[in-house]
Amino acid sequence: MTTHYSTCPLDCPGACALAVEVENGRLAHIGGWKTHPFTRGVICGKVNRYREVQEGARILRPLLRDGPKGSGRFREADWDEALEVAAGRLRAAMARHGPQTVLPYYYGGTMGVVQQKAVERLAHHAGFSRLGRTICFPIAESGWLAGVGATIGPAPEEAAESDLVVLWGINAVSTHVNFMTLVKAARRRGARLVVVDPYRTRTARLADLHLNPRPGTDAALACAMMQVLLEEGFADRDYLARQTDFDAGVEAHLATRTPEWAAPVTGLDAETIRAFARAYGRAARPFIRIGLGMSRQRNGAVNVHAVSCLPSVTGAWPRRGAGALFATGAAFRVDDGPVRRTDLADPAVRELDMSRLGRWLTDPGLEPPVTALLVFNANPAGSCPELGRVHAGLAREDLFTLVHEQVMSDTARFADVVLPATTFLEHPDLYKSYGQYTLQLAEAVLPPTGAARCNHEVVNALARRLGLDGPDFSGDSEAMIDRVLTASGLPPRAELARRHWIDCAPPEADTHFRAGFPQPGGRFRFRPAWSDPAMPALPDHWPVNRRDLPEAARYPLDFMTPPAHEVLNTTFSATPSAARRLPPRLWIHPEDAVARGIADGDRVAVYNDLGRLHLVARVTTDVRPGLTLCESNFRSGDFPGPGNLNHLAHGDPVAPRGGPAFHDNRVEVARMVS
Ligand SMILES: Nc1nc2c(c(=O)[nH]1)N[C@H]1C(S)=C(S)[C@@H](COP(=O)(O)OP(=O)(O)OC[C@H]3O[C@@H](n4cnc5c(=O)[nH]c(N)nc54)[C@H](O)[C@@H]3O)O[C@H]1N2
Ligand SMILES: Nc1nc2c(c(=O)[nH]1)N[C@H]1C(S)=C(S)[C@@H](COP(=O)(O)OP(=O)(O)OC[C@H]3O[C@@H](n4cnc5c(=O)[nH]c(N)nc54)[C@H](O)[C@@H]3O)O[C@H]1N2
Ligand SMILES: [Mo]
Repeated sequence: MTTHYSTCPLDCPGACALAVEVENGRLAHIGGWKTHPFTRGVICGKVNRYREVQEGARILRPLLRDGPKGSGRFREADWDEALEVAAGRLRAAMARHGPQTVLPYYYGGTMGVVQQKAVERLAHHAGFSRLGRTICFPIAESGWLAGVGATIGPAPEEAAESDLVVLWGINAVSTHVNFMTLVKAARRRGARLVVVDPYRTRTARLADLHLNPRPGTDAALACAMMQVLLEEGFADRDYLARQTDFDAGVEAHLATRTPEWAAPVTGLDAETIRAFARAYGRAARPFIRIGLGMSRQRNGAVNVHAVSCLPSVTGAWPRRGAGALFATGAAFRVDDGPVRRTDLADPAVRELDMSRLGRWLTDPGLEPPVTALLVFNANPAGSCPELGRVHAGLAREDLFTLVHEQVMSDTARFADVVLPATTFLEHPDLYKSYGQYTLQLAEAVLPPTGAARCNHEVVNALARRLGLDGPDFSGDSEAMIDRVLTASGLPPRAELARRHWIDCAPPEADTHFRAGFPQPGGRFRFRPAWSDPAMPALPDHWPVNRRDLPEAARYPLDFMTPPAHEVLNTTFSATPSAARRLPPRLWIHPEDAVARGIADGDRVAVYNDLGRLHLVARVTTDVRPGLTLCESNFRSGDFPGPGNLNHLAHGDPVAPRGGPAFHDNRVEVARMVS
């Protein structure tokens, strides 16, 4: 048996360092790499059981559609034939409508620098439509940049030195398990844990204090905390004056945002808010880990910004073990130009927002129409909002869809051509992280399964069939890693292979903004320069959630689809472990259940303007009255009828840069007579 270093390619903040054991050419076991400073030997159960994917129902050969669209009927082909069919269909589509008729769609299947965005260079060379990558990050990122200015913050490891850890809108037990290792270490030294989440998550169960505001009301909570901090002498006036744009206008505004004001908005008691504010104010080293949860709301960016104001009020930022962390991405000075060739992107070429894929595929007025879709690293037929439209679009007979996949995903079922993809164990890559500061190199540790090829090679082969030659489309993944390392001024691959990771953490003075913030003028901003003038000028509750819209009366219940423990978006959803989650459960409070004659275990219909799903009720006080949820995500077929939870999810672009409000939808629920 041999043990190899690798990195988890999945879309989690941890980018876990892995120890992969191989025996007789097969995967024997995956665990955490013990000496990696962030992973520390701990990984999640999903990747621990990765053999369920590696040796599960993989796609082994190229497949060509052999039945109606979406039927999942295919015949096997060899690479030559499949690539020729694909190139022929693409050429025909472009001849008729021009290159912008082709839309690449790629996201989080792998986060590797070389594999994730490989299709971009083909798209830029050929002039395909560009993809607006909004589905996850831009709402939260906009909120963070509004105040702080760059996606860096205190190293997560410092949380272990904190005396008050706040997990705000992040279900870390399920989505960021290594952070919990640090929380445990802090607690052993006496730290308290506060969790702010609308429902009692696995993480909330572990908290000393769990606050469960109504979804989309975090800014109200944060403003009320600031009011208490300012009024009761917890504010650091000197810090506010030196390092922020705080002034009498901000103070006068916040003075009106009392806990009594926030109570009816958030659904929390004024006394609970006060107690949390005081605990925060008294802590010597309060560390807030901001998750994406509160950003998946129509007022999400405003919420994230308001929470990021708290350490500015108390002057906690400069202290070791204190401050706030949202993401670490800006620390990685990796030049992925050779992979993406963004320099070739023509600004005149349209950009289509991935979160509105269903609209682009079904809008008869779109000119040119999308008649070819190239899907890599993503499963939009499961992960995209407004799924009814996505499915209707993918079912179009005049749409050519190519899907590069490891497994028969919901999207692959709709494909004309399916190409088999390697897993991260079968191709090399470089990995940045958005939750810690190491850059890792993972080499291939297993041969490809069947005829699988990696994204890099598929993009190159397709480009060559389309007549694009030259250095951008030749050479293997290792050669591309070399080009990226050289462009970035990083050590050569052989050195990285020996070291496994390099620490890219900025100096501590920078992650604590001791010399100022990465903003024009160097100050933290209580007054964001939002690009959207409709957004509030100061931290405030912004009442634009679905519950504030006229439809609220027709659909009286809030509905969220937060990450589930056993799957990662739709990845793993076909594994035996995921099947144990079935049937899909709708969490509903006893009051709301009784009012609808629903008992625990009853079959219920959950519906809104977009769609209707059948789930099984889980009647529980883990959600507050008025809130329902289903821990996402499932496959089509896990519910009676097509599609999944995203049938009920709107894709409207959230201010200021777009992105869907996955946890801000409204539904009505009815008991089904069986
Ligand atoms: N209801 C609801 N929907 C959500 C969310 C939610 O909270 N609620 N979360 C959203 C978020 S945060 C995100 S980031 C998106 C993610 O949405 P997607 O990016 O679509 O992620 P997945 O659904 O996990 O699908 C990734 C696919 O990539 C494939 N894959 C893995 N590795 C490779 C590879 O190397 N090459 C190729 N070609 N394919 C590969 C996997 O088999 C998998 O089918 O989902 C969003 N959807
Ligand atoms: N097991 C597992 N791990 C994952 C994923 C997964 O699907 N499953 N997805 C991966 C991906 S792509 C991402 S982006 C990350 C996301 O990881 P997180 O940041 O943890 O996930 P979020 O969807 O942002 O939701 C986090 C929590 O926010 C809560 N929430 C919803 N609305 C609000 C609100 O208005 N205010 C507050 N305070 N909380 C709110 C939800 O109830 C949820 O418990 O996780 C990654 N890791
Ligand atoms: Mo995500």
